Amino acid sequence: MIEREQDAPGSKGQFSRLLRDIAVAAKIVDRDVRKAGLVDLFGETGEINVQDEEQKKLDLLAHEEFVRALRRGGEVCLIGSEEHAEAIPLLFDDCQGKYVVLFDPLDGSSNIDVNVSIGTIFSIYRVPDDHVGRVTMESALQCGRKQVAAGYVVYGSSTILVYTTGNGVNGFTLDPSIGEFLLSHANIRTPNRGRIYSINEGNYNSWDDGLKRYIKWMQQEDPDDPDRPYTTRYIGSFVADFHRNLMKGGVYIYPSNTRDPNGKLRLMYEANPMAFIVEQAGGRAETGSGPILDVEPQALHDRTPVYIGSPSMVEDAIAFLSGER
Ligand code: AHM
Ligand code: MG
Repeated sequence: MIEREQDAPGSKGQFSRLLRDIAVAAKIVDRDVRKAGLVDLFGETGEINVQDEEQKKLDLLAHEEFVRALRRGGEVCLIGSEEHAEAIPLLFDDCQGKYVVLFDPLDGSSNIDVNVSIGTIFSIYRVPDDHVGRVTMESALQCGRKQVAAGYVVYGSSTILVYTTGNGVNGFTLDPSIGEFLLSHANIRTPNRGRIYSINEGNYNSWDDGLKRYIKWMQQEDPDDPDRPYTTRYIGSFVADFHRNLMKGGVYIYPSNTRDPNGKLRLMYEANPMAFIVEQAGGRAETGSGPILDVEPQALHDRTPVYIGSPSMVEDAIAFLSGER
């Protein structure tokens, strides 16, 4: 895996080492996830995180493992995590780190205790030139188009690491017998259309009318349209829902609703990295009023509505939202 990235654009070895550190942290988290039920790692810590959610023990452990790996590696000078209110500067004397890493250490919290797939999402930026040596929270607030790499890990029936450096998307499956990620899905392309839509339909009454019409349209049979009715698949772990749809074709939606005008998913470490990956795989990622990657962030934990997946399905959704259909 590392060998493939040695010649990434502008890479001088630091970037390859950073990816290796992330892979090492993912292996450690994978080990903890696999044995969580045996060593009392399920359940809550008793703390509330910055999102006002109960922190699970594994959430916190995964956060700590990633921070430790990135701190040890020395390629990173600023970290942002879903589990930490402020960005974490890693400034020590010999730190030559050029990169900012933002991550959701363990996504799909509601599934942690019940043996359902969960994941890690990460996003990598270069520190802006004029911030070198004096990074602040603002150094992390770059729009998604500036990402130099992004990826995710699904801790599912097998563990797979999928990432892009802006040159296509590759997937690596962890071979537990040798403890290495091996290339298993080269140059992933997402289908133009699929048969799956993924949305929490329990929130139906709080959606806007365009979205309601889109979902109803997908559920209707039409003899002239063999795709309809579509199939609902919703795990409740963004990483796992996204990965399935990326491979099979489909659309994942976490919309704005009357309670949360920006939906639930976080821009910087959930939506942006997945948007970069999906675009690199030939898909689309929209907020409902433009591409996710063009959103200018205001704060580390900003939220955004998400319409992401097969390009022509995202296009359908946007047409219904805008009233065009
Ligand atoms: P988390 O990062 O706290 O786990 O929250 C994000 C998760 C996503 O993985 C998932 O798609 C979504 O929240 C599910 O939310 P809901 O239960 O409202 O459908
Ligand atoms: Mg999450």
